[in-house]
Amino acid sequence: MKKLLILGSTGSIGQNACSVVREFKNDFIITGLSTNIKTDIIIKQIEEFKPKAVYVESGEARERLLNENKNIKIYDDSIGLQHFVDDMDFDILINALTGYAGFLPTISAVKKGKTVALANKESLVVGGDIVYSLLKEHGANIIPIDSEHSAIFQILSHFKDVEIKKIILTASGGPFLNTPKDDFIHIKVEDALKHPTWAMGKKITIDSATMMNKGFEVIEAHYLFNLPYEKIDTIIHPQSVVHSLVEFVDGEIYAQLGKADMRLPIQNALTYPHIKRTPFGRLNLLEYPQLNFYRTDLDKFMMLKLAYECGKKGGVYPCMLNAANEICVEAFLNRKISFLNIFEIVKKICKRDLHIEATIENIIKIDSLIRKETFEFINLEYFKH
Ligand code: MN3
Repeated sequence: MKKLLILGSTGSIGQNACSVVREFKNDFIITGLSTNIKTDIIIKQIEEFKPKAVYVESGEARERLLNENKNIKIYDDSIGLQHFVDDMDFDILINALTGYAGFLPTISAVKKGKTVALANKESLVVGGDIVYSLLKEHGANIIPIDSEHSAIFQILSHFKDVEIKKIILTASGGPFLNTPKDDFIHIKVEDALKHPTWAMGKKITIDSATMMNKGFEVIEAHYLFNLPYEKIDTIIHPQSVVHSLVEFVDGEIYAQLGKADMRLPIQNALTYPHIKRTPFGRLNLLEYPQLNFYRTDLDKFMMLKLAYECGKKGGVYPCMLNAANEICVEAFLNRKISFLNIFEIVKKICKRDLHIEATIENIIKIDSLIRKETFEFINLEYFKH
């Protein structure tokens, strides 16, 4: 019986993780859950999974839980999520948080020498070097949940010590795959929130529309598989059936195919190294008589290009990219800036010369500095009252 701590349990990945636990009751027990604001959902999860403790972001949510008279320990933002992780007893942390918020909790779990089932790609985007140096020091593990990385992870687990020519991350292309770049100026929030193949949270759906998400995944892959950026490629594959591919030096390419259902990579991450029968349905190839692949247009999807640039520069650049993007996506969702402004502003912010060593302290500092700067820049230049 493995003990699980699920951070972000009321989000899309978190709820899918709970579905996996529900189907594998004899293998897993949930010791802790966390949410920011979705109190109704976490109350149901507490009733069903009976964790020892929960973390809720706001004092108001804490009050509500106390009123429900739940017989569990409640943490809130007065101590911070990373300390919740420090305090909890678990074997696997499922980090299903969104954005930078996932970074310090990942660090806490790694320092405890635990396994992190990682859906929060930003943990590696903002601090991949730090996470991996701590990983070695503390004997911790990271198993990816992100579908592309899960695919590559599984392929590579069958081919140990074979030289990789490159890995190819597939991308659905999002809702604007066939929208000419000139029409990007007309894109509304509602258009950007319509993802063709995956149902996800708002932030990651916008990141998919700009392809920033694929950019983050390139950086994530760089750390997970210890590959230079030259060996990480992306390809547009609108059906989202091939979840990613690995090409070895002998010219053979191996692909992982599966249903576009996040419960499958979550199941694989949790049961690794074992492969277990899935209750979540099977892929019927006959439903996909055509699988298409197209070149990724880096001139149209500039965020992806920017991610390669920031990734190669290293240091705190990926952290800057993430911080500026988080603020811009929020501003776009709040209709303060346009879709195209996201590209313009993030690009401008990342042009800064900031050659600082990526330590935990510096990451925290730079993240908050860039957020503040981006926010002020938006209010000054774009959002005039
Ligand atoms: Mn993905």
